[in-house]
Amino acid sequence: MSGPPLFPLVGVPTFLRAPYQPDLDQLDATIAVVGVPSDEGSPFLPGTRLAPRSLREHSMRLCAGGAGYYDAGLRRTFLEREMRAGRIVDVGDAAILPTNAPASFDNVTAKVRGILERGALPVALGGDHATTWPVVRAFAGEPMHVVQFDAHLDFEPFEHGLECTNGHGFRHIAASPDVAGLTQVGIRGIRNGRRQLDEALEAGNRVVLIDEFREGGLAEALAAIPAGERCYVSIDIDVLDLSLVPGCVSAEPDGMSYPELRDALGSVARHLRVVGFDLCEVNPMLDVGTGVTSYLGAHTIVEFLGRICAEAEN
Ligand SMILES: [Mn+2]
Repeated sequence: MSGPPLFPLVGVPTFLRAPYQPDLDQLDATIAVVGVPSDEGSPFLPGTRLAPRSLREHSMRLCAGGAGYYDAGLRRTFLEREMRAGRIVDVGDAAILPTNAPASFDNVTAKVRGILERGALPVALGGDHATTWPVVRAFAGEPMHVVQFDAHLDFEPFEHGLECTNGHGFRHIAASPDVAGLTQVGIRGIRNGRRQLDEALEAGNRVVLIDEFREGGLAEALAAIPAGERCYVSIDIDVLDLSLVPGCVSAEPDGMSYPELRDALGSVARHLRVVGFDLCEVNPMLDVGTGVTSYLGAHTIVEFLGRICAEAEN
């Protein structure tokens, strides 16, 4: 290793200090990180539009040597090959047009489609959870499963002219002809409502409530999907317990611990072929201290990326 070490606050923040390549015509990468700084779909408190930038800043505390990270428990280095070869890049942000959610969503879809056309795996930094649908629809043409980690079903009915809030995304996704099935994991709390749960089940979604998750419900749900099938993963940071995510407006008690989420993501990467993922609902305006929720979000993304790349090598 030559030169002085790079400290977290030194340098221009891209995700993991990856090369910045906003021109998708020039994109040549395995992993393309894209920011979606939109919170137009947040009926409660705004602020998730600040998350892509905050996640990038906190990612600079990880893999600081530029050659992946070492997992002491597993005695294994992850992401080393990809980082050394410059195969992880940051393509910047989708062009968000504040107050115009449909046009913003079109731009998100176009940006992600551009990433897919260049053969890279998109990693979307939300944004609120309304931003997942425009990412998912960019995959149109080839069927895939969607696995959602969330406290909430986000399956609200399209009423009163509302379709683009963070409570509606997975109703669009479940109805998409390109989505072979939707698995919703970590669901809990008293805000989902009977109608949402009934309609999610009627739509054929596999709903894994948090108690079922703790009794092996995810493994059961995954076993129903043939190994190696294409899968998109969406992570709402509120799948983690409320105590872990002060910077999240939708946080709920009785959520997953970090190792529970990490291992669950690992099991998805092991059983299915992950073709893209996002992490949503980090709200830096509410976050405390050193930015623990942004840090945990960046940490989750990096460890999931590590598992996905390790599985691709196997
Ligand atoms: Mn949620």
